[in-house]
Amino acid sequence: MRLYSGPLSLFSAKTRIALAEKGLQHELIQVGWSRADRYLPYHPEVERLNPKKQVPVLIDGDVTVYDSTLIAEYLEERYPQPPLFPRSIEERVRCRRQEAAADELWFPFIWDLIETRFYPNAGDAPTVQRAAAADRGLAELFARLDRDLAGRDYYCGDFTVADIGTAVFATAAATMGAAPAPELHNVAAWFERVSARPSVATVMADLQAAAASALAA
Ligand SMILES: N[C@@H](CCC(=O)N[C@@H](CS)C(=O)NCC(=O)O)C(=O)O
Repeated sequence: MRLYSGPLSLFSAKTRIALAEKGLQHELIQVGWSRADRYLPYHPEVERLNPKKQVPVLIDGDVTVYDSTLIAEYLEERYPQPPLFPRSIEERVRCRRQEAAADELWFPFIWDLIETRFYPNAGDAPTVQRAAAADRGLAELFARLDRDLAGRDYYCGDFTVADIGTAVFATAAATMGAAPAPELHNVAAWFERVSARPSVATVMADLQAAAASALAA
């Protein structure tokens, strides 16, 4: 199995965590990336395999899958143990809803923070306003997460893809100045629990190291 990943790619991080949780050995290929040119030039294999030219791309025998959500579903079907989706239909819906929310609600705010706080940018008014709006949006999402986690260790039963996506983007938010409010006790306990998992800890540490070296360059 081979994974094309990006050293700073949050979506690749989701896939790497899923692979680690399932104990699946793979060859990890980190595509080129720079702060100035981002993913250009694209890795030729990524460009060939994914019409969106994005990582992550997983190759497993004669199967090629791209998109972190689709890869997680593929892995679950092909390698069901240990499961990363709940058993009951109701909990699976809850899990998929949050996995989608991580990509579609959380990530756009994270992207605003990446563009305004990570990439070199003038501190002009629109930039500052964009970052402030992202902070507010993430604060609302953390508050909602806190309500959703009441009485639960993980988002839907055991650790699932819902926790993976949410943990990746929550970590990125915290790193870029939008940490959850300390009074959100359910989020704090959940964050500690998911961050302590070796899969999450290892992959997020790799990402932090890549970010630090990009900033130092
Ligand atoms: N929906 C996709 C998003 C993948 C994505 O945005 N990948 C980024 C890196 S995090 C990428 O490869 N960007 C390069 C580009 O779009 O030019 C997924 O879940 O995998």
